[in-house]
Amino acid sequence: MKKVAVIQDLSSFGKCSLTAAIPVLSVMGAQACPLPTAVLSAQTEYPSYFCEDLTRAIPVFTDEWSKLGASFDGIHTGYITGEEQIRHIFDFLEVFYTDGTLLLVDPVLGDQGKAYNHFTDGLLEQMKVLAAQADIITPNITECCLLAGSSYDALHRFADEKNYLKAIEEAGRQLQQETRAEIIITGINPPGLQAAVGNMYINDAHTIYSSVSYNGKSYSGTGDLFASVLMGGRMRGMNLEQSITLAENFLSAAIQDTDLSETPVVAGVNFEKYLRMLL
Ligand code: PXL
Repeated sequence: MKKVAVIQDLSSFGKCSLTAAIPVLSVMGAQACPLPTAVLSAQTEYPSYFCEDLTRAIPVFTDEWSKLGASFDGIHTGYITGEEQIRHIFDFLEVFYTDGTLLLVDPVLGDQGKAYNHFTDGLLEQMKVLAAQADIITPNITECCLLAGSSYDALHRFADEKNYLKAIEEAGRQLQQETRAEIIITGINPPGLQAAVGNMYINDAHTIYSSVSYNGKSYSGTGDLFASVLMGGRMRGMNLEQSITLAENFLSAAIQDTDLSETPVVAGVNFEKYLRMLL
């Protein structure tokens, strides 16, 4: 059975990070081995939350898993509380990132042009170094701009879809050239097309843009679910393009369901009953 080390937080409310990754990987037939970076009572966009930072646990998990002789087919990093955690993750990668391992870095830094509460310039700098080691990077537009050094605001001055997508592609291609990773920019909502959300896949040879219909809202955890489906798909031998289509269909169903239930966006999407689509 394929094993994936999943390095991100456990948030009790928000249907993001580990509460998204574990069910998705399980239903897709891979074992999720969580390395929690923090435990939160709710994700950080709730007005109030408790956060227990687990930075000091990361080297201990690394040692304990080494003693077990553990090995991983995939390593998936997500929400990281600060730059010190990334330094521990480099030590983790020294031990566990080998020839056959797929490293997916979801550079969780912000959304909708705003940095999350935990953002610092130091975290961004370390995230760039981590991204340079990745095989796959899954930023949203905000994160892609931060990593590529492009301006989110300048991008959003384009009023037409074609130029907007061209500018996103330029930022994504810059990140691709800096890291040599496969890039999937998620949650692209071009101007004038409020009913569609797209994803852009960029590798060293080409760019593919695809989109699905959408209710215009930005829900918690959708990027985390998306990245988890990509990892699950790769563990199952699917190529990235097939996995992107599967992730889009899965999220589209979950978002439509959530829209009908008038759930607040911080609470995440009703994905549970659509997990069967990933079987
Ligand atoms: O979904 C990204 C994410 C993950 N984990 C925590 C978060 C967020 C986004 O706000 O707060 C704790």
